[in-house]
Formats: sequence, structure tokens, C-alpha cells
Amino acid sequence: MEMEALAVFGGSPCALSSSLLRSPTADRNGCRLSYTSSHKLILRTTHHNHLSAFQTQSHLFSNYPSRPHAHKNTHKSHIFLPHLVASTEEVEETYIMVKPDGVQRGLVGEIISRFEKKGFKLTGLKLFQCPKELAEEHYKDLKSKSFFTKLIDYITSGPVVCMAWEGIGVVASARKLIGATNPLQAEPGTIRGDLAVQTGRNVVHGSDSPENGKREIALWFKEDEVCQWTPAQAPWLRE
Ligand code: IDP
Ligand code: MG
Repeated sequence: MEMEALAVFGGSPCALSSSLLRSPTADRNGCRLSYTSSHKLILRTTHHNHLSAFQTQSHLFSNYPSRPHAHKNTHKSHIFLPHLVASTEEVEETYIMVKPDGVQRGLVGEIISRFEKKGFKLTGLKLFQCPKELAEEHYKDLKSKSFFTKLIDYITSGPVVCMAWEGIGVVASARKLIGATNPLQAEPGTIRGDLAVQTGRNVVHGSDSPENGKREIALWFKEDEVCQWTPAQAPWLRE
């Protein structure tokens, strides 16, 4: 559920089988993939800007460290969301995935459209049959949950649509567009609120922190599959 997602923010290194990632080395956006002597690929996240589990009320308003392509304005303003703090200044990346039920139900266009219309920038897109090992790595923080096996079966049951999106505050905003984990509790107007009924068939995934956005994009995309470009509408979206 959304509160659980907040508690798992962190930058712990993860190991994954070399068969999962066809690019032998990749290094983008602070995530480095490298082989060890045992032919494992190691993903190391060097960025530490994240939304940590909040200990005190003062943590409800976070200040992300600047990124090279962040907006120049030095005044940092933030907006408070129920479970995430969205920066109104920092350009972030998030991994969005249409799950197999979304693909089977013909909802791919509808889901992409929600993020496009909002004004975020698509930087990566592919239809992909997810191997079991990758699904387990992606959801490793849920390994102890009773539904873990069912979740892996679900995610690998058919093709998914993998997407990388970029924009100011995109991580928290995408979570708002997606809605609550349980679609029956998701607000109307959100993707899950409008298009799904069950937690186990909730049609879409969205990263739960900027750090996990980077981690997940590096996990699901090869370096050359992510495209940097400038949308023609950019000046009409940002002052
Ligand atoms: P999130 O997708 O809203 O971030 P998480 O708690 O991170 O929610 O759970 C990941 C995914 O695991 C959910 O989207 C859903 O597909 C599945 N899931 C979570 N809780 C349950 C459950 O209680 N039963 C079955 N599946 C679940
Ligand atoms: Mg989650």
C-alpha cells in the first residue's frame, strides 16, 4: 500500500543475473552496472537524493540536492502530498509500467495519454515480456509478503509496457495520477480509480521515490533505450 512504499525508500545495492540485462555495462544517472568475478551484474546507485521514511514532522518537507539539469532558480518551494513530498523545482525521472492486465485490456493508450496530457516527457517506451528474475528484483522489497509469488506470476503473465518519464515533481505527481494501490480506494479521476477494481489487478506501476525511479529505469532499460530530447511544447509547460 502507499504508506508501505514510503518506508522502503533507500539506496541499497542490488544484484541481478547477467541474463537480465543485455548491456554488459551501463552507467547512467548515477546507477552503475558492473560484473563481479562470479559473473553477476551489480547495480550501484550513487545518488542519495531520496524521500526517506519520515521520523519527525520536519521531514515532511524535504530538500532534494540539486541535479545538473535542475531549474536554475535557487528558491526551493515544495508542495506537501499525503504520502510523498513533490519538489516544484527538481527534474526527476520515474518508471511507469502498464502491467499485463492493462495491456490485455487495451488500456495502454489511455494510460500513456494521462502522463502525456499532464505535460511530462516520455524518455523510454517498450513492450516487454518480463522474466521472473527481473520481476523478483523489481519487487524485492515485497519478498516477505504473502502475495509475493502471486505478484510475480501476475507481472510475468504477459507483456508489460515499460516507460520512463521525466519532469518536475514527476515521481509524486505520477503516484497521484495512478491513485491508491487498492483501486476501490483510489479516487475517481485516477488511473486505478477509473480503470481497475482489485489490488492484484491494478493495471499500472509507478516508482515510489526519485531514487527508486532511477533504480527502476536502470533495471528495465538499457542505456541506449532512454532518449533525451526537447519537446516542442517545453516553453508552454515551464515559465
Ligand atoms: P504500489 O504499486 O501502489 O506502489 P505496493 O505496496 O508497492 O503498491 O505493491 C506493489 C504491487 O503489489 C501492487 O501494485 C499490487 O499489484 C501488488 N499488491 C500489493 N498489495 C497486495 C495485496 O494485498 N494482494 C495482492 N497484491 C498486492
Ligand atoms: Mg510500490
